Amino acid sequence: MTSVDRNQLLFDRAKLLIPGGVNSPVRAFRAVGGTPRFVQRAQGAYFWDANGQRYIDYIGSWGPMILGHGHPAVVEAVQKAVLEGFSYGAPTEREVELAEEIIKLVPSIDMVRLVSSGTEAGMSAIRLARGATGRKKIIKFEGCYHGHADALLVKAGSGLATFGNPTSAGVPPEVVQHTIVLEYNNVEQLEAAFVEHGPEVACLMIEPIAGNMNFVRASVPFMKRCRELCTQHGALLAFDEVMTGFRVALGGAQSVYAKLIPGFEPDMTVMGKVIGGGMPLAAFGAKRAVMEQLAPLGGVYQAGTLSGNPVATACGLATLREIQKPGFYENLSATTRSLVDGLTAAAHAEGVTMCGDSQGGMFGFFLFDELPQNYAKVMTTDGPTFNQLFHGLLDRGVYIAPALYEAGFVSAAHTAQDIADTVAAAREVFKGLPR
Ligand code: KE4
Repeated sequence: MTSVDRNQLLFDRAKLLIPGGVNSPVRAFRAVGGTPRFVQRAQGAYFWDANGQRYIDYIGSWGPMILGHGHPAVVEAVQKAVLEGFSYGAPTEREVELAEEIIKLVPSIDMVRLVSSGTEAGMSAIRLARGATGRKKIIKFEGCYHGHADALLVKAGSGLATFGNPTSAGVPPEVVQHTIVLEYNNVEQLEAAFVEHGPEVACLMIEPIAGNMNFVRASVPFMKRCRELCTQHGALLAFDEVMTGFRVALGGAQSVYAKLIPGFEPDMTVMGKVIGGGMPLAAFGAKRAVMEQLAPLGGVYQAGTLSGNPVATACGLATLREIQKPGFYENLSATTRSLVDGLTAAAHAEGVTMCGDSQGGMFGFFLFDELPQNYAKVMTTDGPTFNQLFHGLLDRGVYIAPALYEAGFVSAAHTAQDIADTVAAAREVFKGLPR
């Protein structure tokens, strides 16, 4: 470590110019304390900070970097694309190719619209669901994050199936009055909400594996009832697969649930992260009858200057082609599972209570003896202990999410040695944790 901490110098400069010194709040380390690492460059499973310190990266831009940083095929595709032009504001063949790939890999959708962020995709999907059904109400679940569109910045009210309260200043109560917030995995609340509001519900939006409360799976009975009740009441079941799409499996979380619930599929899918390969690109899709409600065909307006950007689509296409190669998910799943198993075994060897779970290249672990099923439980995690674990790993060159409610991500570039080094570092940290 150099005597001058360039991360701190940069953070001090940034804080004068950018709120909190960051362009997205979680990057500020406010939940864990300390100085954010300013990334100079990244390659494969690693990045190097402003002091030249190397870290094994388990964030990977919060999911997009499934191949690892700087995959040669992706770099080549982007270099070629930029030489052809950065942006046209006109249709391109590559948008058609990317739409074909997405629709091929996500059989529940007939059509797709490309946008520039997961927030934009989720916001547009909600508007489309309301326009297509002529209904106002939406159901979401506490602990699920679908981007920062006003109608989705709500937390559960008190009591059963009450309407949400804004989680953000600047969101008037009127804007969230049609948003019902329920407890994840709570079938009783779900049933009650549909009894009371079923005919008014435009859509139910859910993270099928909730990465915004670390790693919580929707139980099969719960997911089955989401599907049945949406069908019964004519509401659209919208899967927010911005994080899980192409991350937990080639077909996303919906392909995992289709194996557990015969014939299961959502009505709408929101995607992002992996499909852009690290460039600003997201998407939402549904059956043709729903998607054709969108402008310029239908009355639901949605637009974007950089939607389907030619450089971003080149990056996304190259990424989607690589993840379709034989054995990609088998290898990625095995590496990720070896991380979770290694960490929990090391924790238990040091008398630390820990459990974990993973699906494909996404993982989570908890300082509990059993996996939590909802947000309220996740948030009972002992913060100071997590923060000690976070900084202990960081000091040893291992970069996990700087918040206990965030998932982790493994790339195809992470090696068995990286996992072994991570587990060894964690074991040292576990020795110092409170029992
Ligand atoms: P963006 O607008 O950040 O591209 O996507 C919003 C979004 C929508 N849906 C899900 C399931 C998501 O996880 C996200 C964004 N995820 C966060 C990580 N929890 C991005 C990191 C950040 O906010 O800086």
